[in-house]
Amino acid sequence: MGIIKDRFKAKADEANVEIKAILKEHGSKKIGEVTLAQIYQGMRGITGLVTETSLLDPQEGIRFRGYTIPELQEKLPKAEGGSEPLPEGLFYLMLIGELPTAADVNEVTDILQRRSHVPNHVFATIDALPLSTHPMTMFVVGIMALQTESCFSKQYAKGMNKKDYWSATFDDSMDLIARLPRIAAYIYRRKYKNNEHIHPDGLLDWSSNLAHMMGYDDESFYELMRLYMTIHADHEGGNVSAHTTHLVGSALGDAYQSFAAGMNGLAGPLHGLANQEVIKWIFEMRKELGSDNPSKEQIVDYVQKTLSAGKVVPGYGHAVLRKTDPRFTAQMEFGKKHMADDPLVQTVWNIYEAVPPILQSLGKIKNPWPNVDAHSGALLVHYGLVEYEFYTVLFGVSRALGVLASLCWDRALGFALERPKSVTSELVKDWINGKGEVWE
Ligand code: HAX
Repeated sequence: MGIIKDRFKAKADEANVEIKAILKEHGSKKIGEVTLAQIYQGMRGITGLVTETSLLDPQEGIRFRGYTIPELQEKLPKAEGGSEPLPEGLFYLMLIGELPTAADVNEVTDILQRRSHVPNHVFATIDALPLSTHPMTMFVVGIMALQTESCFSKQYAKGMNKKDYWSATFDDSMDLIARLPRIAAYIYRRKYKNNEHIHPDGLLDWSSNLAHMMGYDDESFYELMRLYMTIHADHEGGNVSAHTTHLVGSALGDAYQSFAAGMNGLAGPLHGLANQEVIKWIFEMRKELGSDNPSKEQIVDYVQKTLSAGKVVPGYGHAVLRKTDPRFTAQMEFGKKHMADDPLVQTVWNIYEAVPPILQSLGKIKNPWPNVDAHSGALLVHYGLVEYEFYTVLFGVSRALGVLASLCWDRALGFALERPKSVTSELVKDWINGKGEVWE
């Protein structure tokens, strides 16, 4: 089956026994209460999912299988001469639950290299879209065109035993992760680089190969891509892209269908599209002020103007986090190391000083601090990647690592069709007026 698949199966078998025993003894224990406000306001704080790959602490930020981002930067294997973690190692960690050795990471890189062939009809399908199409739409269309390759769907049509769902999902997930860099780079070169494409380099790691195919062959850009692909990979299970992938997978949609659905979720401006919105907002500010290095006072005025126009300040706030996102901090550290004098990066840091007190003063925003998207674009612009509409595609390639590792776990643990109960406001009013229990 392959070493990594065998290890995954062994871990999943162990977990299945453990979870069955937990449910047998504690299955009827209550883990919380749901308020009326929660069901009307985005289900914040309702624990309703199990996602094994990562856990988000509102104060500390994300931990992947227990490890913080600085810990991953220290403990995960690196590329030769590099100091950022290889995201293949994070994928291994999320999938198997243990830190990988350098040999394990090489094995993942090799598997992804071997499986990276993208059939021609995928490119032809993308080519059928007008050049003006948003890159995220091209990305989702490309993923769906690739669905012709799904092992899960083919085997299900032949009457697959439910015990084998995990195996077909594992194969699809590996194939899809392997192929995404090619699709992403194809979209980038088609839309922005005169349709002139660059062949993959079979000797490069997963992230560097993506950078290479996009046309960015610079060792420090490779490092940025390794960091970027690591920190965007997962953010526990309730965020829109992870939850959507999980939800669609629960109906036994295959990895392609589930991930494409998740990517449509990532394309929303309150979620992953915020990374393009941040740079667009800064570029507009610079244009309006006629300055590449606006002062803090000018930034404060521009933020007030944005809020008065009924718009959000992109890159700030979070549904769960209540502190500066450690993914922001990791990128800030990268900026200090590689481009401390870059005026755009400095503007991002000035915005970091200016925005939180303003948002705090409004009194209604639960988290005035920056999230991951507040910083990422400025680092990309530094290397010449100025086409900000493409940024969410990069986020999407990374997010595949987390949500597809989770999808493998969903099928290995035999998770059920997801189907929460909804109610109407009529029913809510009846309940408030004492006309019986409405929640069953
Ligand atoms: N600018 C202006 N207003 C904001 C705000 C911001 N950055 N963040 C929150 N608010 C507003 C909300 O719109 C809401 O206003 P109303 O009561 O008038 O509707 C109020 O403050 C309370 O919101 P909240 O409870 O603090 O935040 P939510 O959990 O509802 O929303 C969001 C979380 C991330 C959607 C929100 O903070 C936001 O819109 N931020 C800007 C967009 C952004 O950066 N998104 C990326 C988030 C991270 C991510 O998923 N990356 O992929």
